[in-house]
Amino acid sequence: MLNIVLFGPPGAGKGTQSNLLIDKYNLVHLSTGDILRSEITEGTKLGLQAKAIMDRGDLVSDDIVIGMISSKLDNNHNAKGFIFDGFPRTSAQAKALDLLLEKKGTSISAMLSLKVEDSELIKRLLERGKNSGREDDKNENIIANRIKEYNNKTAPLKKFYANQKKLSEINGHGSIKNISHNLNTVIDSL
Ligand code: B4P
Repeated sequence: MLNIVLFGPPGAGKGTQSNLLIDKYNLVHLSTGDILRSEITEGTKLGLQAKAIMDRGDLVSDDIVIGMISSKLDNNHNAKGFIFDGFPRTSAQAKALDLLLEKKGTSISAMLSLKVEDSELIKRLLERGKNSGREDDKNENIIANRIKEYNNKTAPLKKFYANQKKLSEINGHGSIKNISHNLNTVIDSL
């Protein structure tokens, strides 16, 4: 199985690049952000709990997102592989993911980490916020909080995967096509 963690700060291009990778490699796309937003749209209890947290730019609790990923893995047992987009975001999530995959007799193939400057992240997210209707993209203070959460809780995961010799860092500046080409090159070399 090919199991990719697509990693990077908010606005790095994870969702954008995942959509290209799933077609090329025939993988199942698991975006915790997308799953949470669909719970909000459906007005579920989980969605109601998550909305206030996401609107502030904080991270939703580990138990909730690990439970979501666990059930998605169970529902896709014939998949050729997965792209994890926006998951894991904490060390508890990374450890849980390793255990869930181990139970399925598989593991993470690589973490591909997109590197983008803060000023570019803020620019992209404010631009998306003009049309997306996403509360967390509308306000520079909330975006700054998301970047802070990333630096404090999520960026340290690079070390977790580097220790497993699975980390590749990719420049996330430039055209979507070029970045996609660079991601494909790393995946094809696995
Ligand atoms: P996510 O949905 O993961 O949101 P994101 O990080 O903002 O998205 P992404 O990084 O994929 O956006 P993209 O760059 O593609 O998370 C939202 C919230 O959900 C979190 O803050 C948290 O509250 C919660 N959450 C999700 N997962 C969680 C977890 N595991 N644990 C706890 N909480 C969790 O796109 C950004 C913009 O840039 C787009 O408009 C795109 O068009 C543009 N863009 C992309 N590539 C570009 C390029 N090369 N050049 C110019 N623009 C580009």
